[in-house]
Amino acid sequence: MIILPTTDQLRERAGAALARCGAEPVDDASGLPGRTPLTGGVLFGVPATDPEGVGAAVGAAHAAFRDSWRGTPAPQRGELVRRLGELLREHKSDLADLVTIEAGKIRSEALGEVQEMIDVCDFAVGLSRQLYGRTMPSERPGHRLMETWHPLGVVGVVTAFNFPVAVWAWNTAVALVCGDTVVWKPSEATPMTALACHALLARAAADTGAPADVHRLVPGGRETGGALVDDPRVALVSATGSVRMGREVAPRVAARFGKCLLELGGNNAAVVAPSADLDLATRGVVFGAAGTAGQRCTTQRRLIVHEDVAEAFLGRVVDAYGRLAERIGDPFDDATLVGPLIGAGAHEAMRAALDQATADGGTVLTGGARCLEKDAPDAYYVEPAVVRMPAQTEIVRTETFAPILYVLTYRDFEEAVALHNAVPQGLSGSVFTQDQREAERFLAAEGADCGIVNVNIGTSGAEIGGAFGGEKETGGGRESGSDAWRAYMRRATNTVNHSGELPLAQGVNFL
Ligand code: UN1
Repeated sequence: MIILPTTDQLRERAGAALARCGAEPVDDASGLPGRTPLTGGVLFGVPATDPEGVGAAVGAAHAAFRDSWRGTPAPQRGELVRRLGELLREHKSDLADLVTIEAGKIRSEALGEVQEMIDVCDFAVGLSRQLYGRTMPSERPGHRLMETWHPLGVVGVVTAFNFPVAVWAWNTAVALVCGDTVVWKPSEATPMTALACHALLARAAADTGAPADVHRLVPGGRETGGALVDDPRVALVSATGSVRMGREVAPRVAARFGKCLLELGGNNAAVVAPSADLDLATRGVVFGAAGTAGQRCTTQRRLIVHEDVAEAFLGRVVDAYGRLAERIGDPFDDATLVGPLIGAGAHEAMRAALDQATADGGTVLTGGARCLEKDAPDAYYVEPAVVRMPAQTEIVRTETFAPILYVLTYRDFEEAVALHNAVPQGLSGSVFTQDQREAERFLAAEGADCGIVNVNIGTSGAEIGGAFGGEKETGGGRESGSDAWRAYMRRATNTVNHSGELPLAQGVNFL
């Protein structure tokens, strides 16, 4: 029998974790309801920031940028992030508690998310000594041509509920070493994790002598986000969320010639070829499709499997889903593999997508039912679903943020790649194959059109060392590792003449 924790127990656990992180467990009944998807109950009301408050926060972050942070040597800025990484290690379990309580992640994934924050802090500390510019040969004698990277300004970070802390850390750790200051609007669904992160960063700033206003938190809804997006002092808006949100944000930022970094929806597929190691592929696909209850932007939503192995492979997948169905419930329980959906809207979207898929001729092979309704009528636990589709219909081309895996079959590899790419989104894609030519073709220019392309691993669970993001409706932004830091800085090209002459470029003669 599954016993879910009560809302009161979760409130107490969240309050204790917040207090250990140095955040006062606020309770403002008129504020944002800090809800837990484990029971659907409200834990705390978190005060929301109105547009005026956003203006004040941006003003303070801008002053900290202008008067101090941009001029602080980058390796010293790295000290702040190094200290933050230490505090994250110390409070790993507290933050993971909050992630589970607020986003519903199972324990190991919640700990993994905090680990991702620690990893990106380590990466950013190293980066603070590696913000390299290039030197190029000048065409003119006695001249030096080079580029310098400078801090950009205030970065407005907008994050989603499903990675409530890691995506903030990707942006904030990198932005801070780049000399930017940050104003963060977290998802309305996860204000408590945000309070904890903000408190830890404030402690790190106090410990290292950085200005307190290098980071400001502005919890709130649409209006709050809108005020951040429209503020001309926000040099870069880094927003993670739906395509609908991106469509609203991008033109508004462009209208004031601000910069945007967008990380929007995914509709990620794995191709399973006849040569694939089917046991390995099963594990990769099941984690990709059902992990985090299907609520990652990298979640695998489509399976494109070769006709010759379809029956054998689907048999394995359906078996594995059968085992998952017994492990749905309390995400704090070590045996649980699938926690709740974030709320009623997500469940409604899942139901509607399943109805549409069957209306399109799809067959539900397993899953889809709501569970634990009696134990927790306001929470939404579901069995992850696998649906075999006759074609890649509109609903398959749509990102539904829930655990539905649509299955399509293919005959030749080119057809598989074409199906893979025939969706509006372009975040992540995988191929399971032992045929080297197929693997290389998938990775080549004519292959998968995504920002993240994998061989023999699933679509989700990227490491922080690579650049994270995707193409097409995914928005084109890149965050986290590699040279994603460049989006957080401005480049100045410098030409220095030490010749005593004034030769003009391109051989122009004048005066
Ligand atoms: C997201 O879902 O917004 O690659 C981020 C992954 C994680 C990050 C996902 N490292 O699945």
